[in-house]
Amino acid sequence: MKIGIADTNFARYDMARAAIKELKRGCSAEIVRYTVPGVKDLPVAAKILIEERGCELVMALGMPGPKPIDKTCAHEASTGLIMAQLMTNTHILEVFVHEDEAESEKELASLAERRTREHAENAIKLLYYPERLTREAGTGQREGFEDAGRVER
Ligand code: RDL
Ligand code: RDL
Ligand code: RDL
Repeated sequence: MKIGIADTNFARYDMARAAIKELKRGCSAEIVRYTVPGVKDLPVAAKILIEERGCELVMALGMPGPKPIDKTCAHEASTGLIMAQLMTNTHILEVFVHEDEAESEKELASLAERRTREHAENAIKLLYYPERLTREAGTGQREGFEDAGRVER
């Protein structure tokens, strides 16, 4: 099994290090890393990791900035990542941490670490234990922040 990690040098936190740590803790997949400048470069990096480097799943790690232009970039990148998934029939987990989700630089770093690790757990579940995701269906899981939880009627 091979898992691809596509990340950026635009991000202000080494999200790939967090992903690799968590993946190594939870599975024995080989990890292939490909770093690009920014989020809009992630879709093709992910597609290359799948088609040319044999990855069965890719985590796309990025940090959109706080300005409107950054939000537009993030949305475009997201659309590209979805297109790459449809072209390859392969999951590409989009792990984006928007700079303005956090109140301080310290909180941004913690959020990036935690969201990335939690999506690495999702990657492991998708590849090795899909029944665990089904068991969690309807339970309000979130990545990076507290889970929202289930609502009752
Ligand atoms: O293809 C080169 C760049 O256009 C590409 O790397 C962009 O994703 C870079 N980029 C922006 O141009 C921008 O306005 C990024 C952001 N905002 C951003 O918020 N986060 C990024 N890249 O990772
Ligand atoms: O590929 C991994 C995630 O990016 C993907 O599962 C997203 O759909 C998760 N997600 C968000 O990132 C988000 O900002 C979701 C929401 N909002 C949302 O409102 N509802 C979701 N997912 O089901
Ligand atoms: O409703 C509060 C949050 O769920 C909301 O702000 C989300 O949009 C936060 N979020 C992102 O902005 C994002 O880019 C999340 C993810 N990605 C994600 O992958 N998982 C989340 N939230 O739980």
